Amino acid sequence: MKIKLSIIASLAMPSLVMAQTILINYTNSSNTVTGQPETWNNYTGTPQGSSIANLVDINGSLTGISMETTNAFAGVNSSGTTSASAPYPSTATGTSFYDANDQWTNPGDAMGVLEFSGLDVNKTYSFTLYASRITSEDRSTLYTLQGANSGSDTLNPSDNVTNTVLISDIAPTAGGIITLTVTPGATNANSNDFIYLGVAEISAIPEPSTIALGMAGIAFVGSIYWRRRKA
Ligand SMILES: [Ca+2]
Ligand SMILES: [Ca+2]
Repeated sequence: MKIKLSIIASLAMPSLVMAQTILINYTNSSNTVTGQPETWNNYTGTPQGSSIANLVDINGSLTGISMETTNAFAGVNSSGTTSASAPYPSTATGTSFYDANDQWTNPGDAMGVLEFSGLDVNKTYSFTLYASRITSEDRSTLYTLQGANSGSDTLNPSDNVTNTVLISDIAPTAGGIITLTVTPGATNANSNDFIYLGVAEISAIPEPSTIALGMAGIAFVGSIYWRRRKA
């Protein structure tokens, strides 16, 4: 009985309850992530207007989610850590999109913005963000997510190997959009306001009401089975 119910649950659960995960490497064309158990999106689109039309999840399935650079990054830095202790492959941790103020590049606004569209309004999204830059100077970077609600957190990429930030439970706008804005953190000590984004790991999580519906469905199937057993 218990085994049968767990089989029914495992068949019904994945699409309803389990998170869908997307991995994005912000990089140049010579440092892509390939040959990993998970499928990655390698993105080189620093200029404004660059985009990926259909991101893939870690299983290689198309998600229908698009990503567009709506505020340019100045370029790609490849002086991040390549340590095996880092949470992602070395070609992902070693590379970052960066931007800076107009002392470094003119025009420069020390801001990069990525727009994610095609998101499911019945899900919330959690973003784990990573960046690494080999330097001792504080280059804290503030990541702000804006959808129907917002969240933000700061990471100092300087000599970073293992640290990530997690910004959870962001709901898309009614139009299915969340934007990620990258700007200097309060303690950033660089005169050029260098900021970095190396990796984004996005998890899509069904809303509690959707999960409840799924669980009710499982309970219903289970109760039919139970009644048949008793009959
Ligand atoms: Ca910019
Ligand atoms: Ca990267």
